[in-house]
This record gives sequence, structure tokens and C-alpha cells, in this order.
Amino acid sequence: RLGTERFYTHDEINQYLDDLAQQYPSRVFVKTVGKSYEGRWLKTIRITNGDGRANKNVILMDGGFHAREWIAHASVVYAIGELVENYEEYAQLLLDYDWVVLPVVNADGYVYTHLSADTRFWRKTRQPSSDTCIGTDPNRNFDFHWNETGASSNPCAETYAGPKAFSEPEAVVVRDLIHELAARGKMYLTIHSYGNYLLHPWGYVDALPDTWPNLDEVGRAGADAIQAATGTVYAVGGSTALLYAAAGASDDYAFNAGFPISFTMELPAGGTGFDPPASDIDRLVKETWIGIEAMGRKVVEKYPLNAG
Ligand code: 0X9
Ligand code: ZN
Repeated sequence: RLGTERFYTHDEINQYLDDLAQQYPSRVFVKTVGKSYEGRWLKTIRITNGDGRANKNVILMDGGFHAREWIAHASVVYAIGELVENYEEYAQLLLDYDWVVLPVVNADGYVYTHLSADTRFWRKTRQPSSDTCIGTDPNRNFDFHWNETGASSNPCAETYAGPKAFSEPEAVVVRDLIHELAARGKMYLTIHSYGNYLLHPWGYVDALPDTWPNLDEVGRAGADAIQAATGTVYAVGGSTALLYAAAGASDDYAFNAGFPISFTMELPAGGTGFDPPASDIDRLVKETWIGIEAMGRKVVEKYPLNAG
């Protein structure tokens, strides 16, 4: 089991997934779902209770859209460890549900942030975007109201939407997962940092979807569980009102594709914001898991198998 004493590299995280698949072959299934621009394998882990039943409901979770948000990668890796290695505690979360998790979406960016202090705060992908600039914001690259608001057409900007929707292979991988799982998918959860938010659609417009009470109920469950456990306060609400309008993000895309619950979870700041010290990893990933678990329990209760 991976410790929480330091941040792991992309290779180490992929190795951990493969190790889990080898150690728990009846419960854990690792699949290579694509390649990053620079050719790194993007791998999902599907976590089950091992009963072999097909067509369960699905919770889809990812991390590492933005390279520098290291506590997101760490939290998703920790969540995988909990669900796999402490699975007796989570029987209810796995009875009628599979969890499909992609811990590192933007693998090239994540590797780049490990190179030096000068590259530590890179956000985007690593595909050249012009003669002089590199990278597209993968969370502005989805084809739902693409580049309409809160995104940039400047290839050098941090929120560059890309030359067209789905120009980035990493966004294509998430898109394809969303469509593959949409019929069974009940919650899409994408982990970012920072700001202590549980953000639900819409992110492209101020209006809320008419099912917003369901979103609020799940988000509140997560925020309340965290506050009760550690005192940390998360704000729950629509992305645009709480944070800012930003179109072309994965959360709106997944919600529109059929996931009734979709959240961006913005973890707490640390250090100068995106760089909490390694000594804070243990506390933060455990706190984050309390929220994810509570949201999962609420989703499992609200959306039983075969109940639409
Ligand atoms: O801007 C983002 O992509 C997210 N914040 S971050 O600081 N991690 O970059 C927020 C995305 C919220 N969702 C939408 N606006 N759809
Ligand atoms: Zn982010």
C-alpha cells in the first residue's frame, strides 16, 4: 500500500494500479484507456466487490486534470487504496456499484511539474499550442459550450481552450470514459485544487439545472461529513455562482451526457496554494476521502440499481 509521506510520480502511480490488479485479481481491473500527447499510458482502475455481477451502477472519478494540483492526484490514489485495501468497510459502496478511477488525466503535465522548481506550477497539457507556447487547459477542451465563456483563445493563456474541442488526447480519454459509462453512471467526480469547493453544474452559465436539489443533497453530504470530522468548511453550489463561469469543462460534459450527479471538488490550499508540504498529505487525503465516501454513500442510497 502506498504511504502518504510524499507525492508519487506518474510511473509510481501506474505501477501501484498494476500491483493492485495483480494482488486482487478478482476485485480490481486495470485498463489502459489511451495515451497522453507525449505517449504516456493513461490507466483506469475499476474497483468491484468481486461478485462478478455485470452492469452495476458506476461512480466515475478522476484526478490530475491540472498538473500542479498535486494534492488531487494524491487524494485519488488514497481513495483507490481505501476502496481496494479496506473494502470490507465499504461493502455498501461496492454492492451495486463499480468505481472507475483515472488518477492522472494530464500525465505529461504532471511529469513536467516534477522536473524542477521552475516547472512546478505548470497547469496545462504539453502539446504545443503555437510556435512559442505549449499546452491547452484540458478542463476547457470539452465539446459542451466549448470556448463560450471563462476560457481563452490565446494559445499562451493558462485557460487556453485549444484550437478546437477535444484537441487534447487526454480530454478525449475522459470523454470516451464518460460516454462508455453514461448509461450506468450515477456520479462523476473530478478532483482539483484549490479553494474548498464542491462545485456542480452549470459551469458555463449562471443558471442551475432543474435537478439542482439532487446535486445539492449529495454535495451537502460530502461537506457536512468533512466539517463534522475535521472542521474544514467546504462551500457547496453551482460552479458559476460560487467560483466563476468556465465552459468546456468535464463536469458539465458528464452531467449533460447523463450522469445525474457531477462535481468538481476543489481541495484545500496548502503552501503557496498548489503546493501543500508533504507533511500535510496524510491529513488532507484522509479528510478528502471522508467527503468522497459520504458523497458515495448518498449516491448509492439515492440511485439504487435499476431504478433509473
Ligand atoms: O477552472 C477550473 O478548471 C476549475 N478550477 S481550478 O482552480 N482547479 O482550475 C474549476 C472548474 C469548475 N467547473 C466548471 N466551471 N465547469
Ligand atoms: Zn484544477
